[in-house]
Amino acid sequence: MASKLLRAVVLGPPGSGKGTVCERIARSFGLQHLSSGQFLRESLGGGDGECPRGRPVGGSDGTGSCVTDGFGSILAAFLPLIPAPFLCGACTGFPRTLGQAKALDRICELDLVISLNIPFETLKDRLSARWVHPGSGRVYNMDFNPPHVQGIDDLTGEPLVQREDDRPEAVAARLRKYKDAAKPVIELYKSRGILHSFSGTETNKIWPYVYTLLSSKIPPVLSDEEN
Ligand code: G5P
Ligand code: MG
Repeated sequence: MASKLLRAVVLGPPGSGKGTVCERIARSFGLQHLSSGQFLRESLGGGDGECPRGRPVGGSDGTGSCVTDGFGSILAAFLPLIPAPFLCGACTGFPRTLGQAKALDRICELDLVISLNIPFETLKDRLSARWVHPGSGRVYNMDFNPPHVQGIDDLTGEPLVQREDDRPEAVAARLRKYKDAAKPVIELYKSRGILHSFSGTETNKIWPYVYTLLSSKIPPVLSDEEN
């Protein structure tokens, strides 16, 4: 287990690869990966991407409005997980608003913020080809990391589904909403000198830079190529 406490968050628009990068970080550095989106899907909808009353976590109106900015009791439930049993944590999708960033400040100090900048057209293509295993949140992509058998989860043999908020019209609305909310969050972390931005269209090209950055803060348990 790593000997130093490190708290990192990965920010980026829908489909930017937060989940993909965070899974690699978790494996390579022995960190715990927490995803606010996955947490919400599991808490609100039993893992199938639906909130109570059938509203998708991403927003039945395509704007992600099922989850309010206030975040209320969900935020309260999510935050205590951050300093949980592991010494380190890497979190995706949180904080998503300035209000959440300030709430996080009251609980812990971040060491590192990774921001993924991916062109809009790339995001749209990726999300339309994404399939997920509802039970675990495992993510596939028909081009990038397809399952061994189409439509079936590699580990459980259960069916894969497409997220409702991955429909093209929902994606456009999510991106708009993300941009507005994320700007002040990015500015805040930039002003603190802990923001590291990575731009590109391929996770495999961005990943070595992320790995090198993290290796300078915490000893890896796997080599770059093992992921
Ligand atoms: P989520 O679940 O956090 P989003 O919209 O922020 O949702 P999303 O869609 O899960 O983010 P991601 O995690 O950034 O995207 O991306 P990913 O899943 O790793 O990669 C996308 C696809 O591309 C996958 O199929 C992957 O295999 C593939 N891929 C990765 N790299 C490459 C590559 O190089 N090439 C190719 N071809 N493919 C690649 O949150 C859901 C909703 O919950 C609410 C919001 O409404 C949000 O919309 N929510 C919150 N609300 C308020 N506050 C918060 N803190 C909230 N957190 C979530
Ligand atoms: Mg994700």
